[in-house]
Amino acid sequence: MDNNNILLPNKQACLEQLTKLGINYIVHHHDPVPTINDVVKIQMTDGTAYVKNLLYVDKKSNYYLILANHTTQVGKLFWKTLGLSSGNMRLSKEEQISEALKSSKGNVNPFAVANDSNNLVKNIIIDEELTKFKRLALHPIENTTTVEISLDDLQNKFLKSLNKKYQVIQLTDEVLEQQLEQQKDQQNLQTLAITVKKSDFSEWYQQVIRKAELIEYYDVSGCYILRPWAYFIWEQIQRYFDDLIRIEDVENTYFPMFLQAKNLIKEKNFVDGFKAEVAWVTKYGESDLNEPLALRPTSETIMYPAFAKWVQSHRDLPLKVNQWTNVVRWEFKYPTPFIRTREFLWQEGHTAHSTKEEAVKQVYTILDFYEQVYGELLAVPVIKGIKTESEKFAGGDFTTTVETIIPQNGRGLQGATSHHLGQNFSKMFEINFEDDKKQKTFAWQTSWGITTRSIGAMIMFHGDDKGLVLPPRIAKYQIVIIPIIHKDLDEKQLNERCEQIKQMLIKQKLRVHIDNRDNYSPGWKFNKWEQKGVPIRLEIGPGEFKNNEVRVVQRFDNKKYQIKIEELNQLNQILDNIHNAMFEKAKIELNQRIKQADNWKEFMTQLNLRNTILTKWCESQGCEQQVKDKSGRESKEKDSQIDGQVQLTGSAKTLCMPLKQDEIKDGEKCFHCDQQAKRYVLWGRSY
Ligand code: 87F
Repeated sequence: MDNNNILLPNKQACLEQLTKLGINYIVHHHDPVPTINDVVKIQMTDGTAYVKNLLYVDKKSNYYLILANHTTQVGKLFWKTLGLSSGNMRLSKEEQISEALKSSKGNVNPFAVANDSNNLVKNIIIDEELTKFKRLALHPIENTTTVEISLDDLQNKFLKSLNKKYQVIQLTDEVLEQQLEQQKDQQNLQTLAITVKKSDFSEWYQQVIRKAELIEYYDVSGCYILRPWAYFIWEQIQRYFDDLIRIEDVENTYFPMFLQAKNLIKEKNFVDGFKAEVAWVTKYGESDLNEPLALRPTSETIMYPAFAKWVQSHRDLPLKVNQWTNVVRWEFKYPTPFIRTREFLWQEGHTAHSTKEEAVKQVYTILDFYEQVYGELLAVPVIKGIKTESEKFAGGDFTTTVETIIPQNGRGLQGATSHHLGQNFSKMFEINFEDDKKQKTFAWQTSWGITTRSIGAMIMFHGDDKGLVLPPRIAKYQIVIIPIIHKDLDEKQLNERCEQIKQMLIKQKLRVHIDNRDNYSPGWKFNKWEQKGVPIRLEIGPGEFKNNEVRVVQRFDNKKYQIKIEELNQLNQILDNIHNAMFEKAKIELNQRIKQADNWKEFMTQLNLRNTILTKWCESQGCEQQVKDKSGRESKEKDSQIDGQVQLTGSAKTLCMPLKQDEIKDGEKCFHCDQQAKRYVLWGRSY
């Protein structure tokens, strides 16, 4: 160390220099605070940022000092903006800090750059976040003192006096990554085909949802745009389910999306596990709200105070309401469009009954409806079951579920749930009535929901290497007619023929579209509508025109055949057959992913083969937890992380105890702990 070259050897020298440069500062003296975690414990003035200082060095001993707000997750991609490669950068070690700044670990700060007599520090990188603060908390050389100075003074007085280069840039990867993603998207739009096979599942899924025009990306992480092609599917689900619940005398309503903190926490049991996911509104304009308001994550505690007013006597029961809304849950697990998003669409039904039996019956009726939505509309098979005590909705008595299994990776996916809430909420919210003997009784309640996640399951089940494959009942267009222009054919006549066929089909209540765009070739159109999953394509070229035929091409199995125009009334039947064939194929694929196991070895073997496993089980929560932990440890597929967010877990959890199951006899043991088994349970890795 060459002491002659040290301009600012200690804090006194530093503070004097600040004064000399006309920099105003607020000063705090304290015990040494070597890490940012220590620094943040010191109280600063309002509007001051705690700054973490990171000194990086590349292979050629060029140094880079990063000043970041303490909450900023410093990513890697920003180096690219600077024309540098993150791969060459290392955090500097003690002796390097000493070489460049004549300082030590825990004493890295921008003032020490004054001591960089050999001009090793090539650039000072300032986190854009810091521009939002009035002042920065920094150590004047030594970490026993902190000064608060403005960023402006740091830049235009201090760093300027040293003639040091600095740049203000965005340090988190999120924004940059999105920009890169957008560039990639643009390229993808130009290259039409899906570039990977379905076996490359997660990349395939990302491409399918974009190229089928279901999803557009949005700049709030975990939120996505549902394009008309996707929203139509949701509307079909709404129509179908609405018709079912109307028969059950459920009425549609709308409750506000805001919720006061005091109501949210009323049912402690219920909110504890979910607290971290609740999003809050804290401001209006420039002012703080007196009471922050939660955004609806579910509406039990929004609705039930009103239920208490509406339920007075047994004649007010049953009370059955439903609403179609969005909900917000600020999840930190890796988001996947449709499957796990921070805002999603759902219906939530809530009922109150005078007897337990009636409520239980309601729970199972709704569960059957969910099974029908999946089977009859989406052609996705589900397993009806009951959640274990650890997996049930904590606010209720028991939770029933429809579970499915994604054939490609064997992961369980909860499709919808229907809860028996017992009297837990009615006691909390005082939803009670006088029964016919004038006795005060608490109502028996249910709640149930299905979400836009169901669309994700459908895409995953039916899509193929060419893209989306839509089951006919949810397709916006069930049939697309493509005229094939030919020199021997009058274009006007051909278009008229197409229109005539379209009208015939519309009369049969089919959803039909003619693609007569003249700037795309027939081949391009075939590909496009295949990617979008339209169940049937009708081609009409010169041959078909002359013979009064159309050429039918089925998306699902690529079957191609001619039919006469007068036979077009068969199309409804053909679409039904397609639905049934898709559903049957899906059932086989699901069943192939369910294996039985009688002991731990078989269990892990099947889990590692990406299957779900049906086992005899003792129903003890301790045993369940052990299986979860142990399977995670022994799993070949470990938790993976992207940007520090857990993506999918390698451990197995219980999906459900299927309703349909064989009886277990005395003496038959739990596959894991050898206690008497009580029921079969299905285990798997899950979404
Ligand atoms: C997230 C934050 C706050 C799930 C949450 O399943 C609360 C919750 O209560 C929460 N995530 N849940 C459980 C929802 C239960 C129930 N509500 C009606 C349903 C279906 C619809």
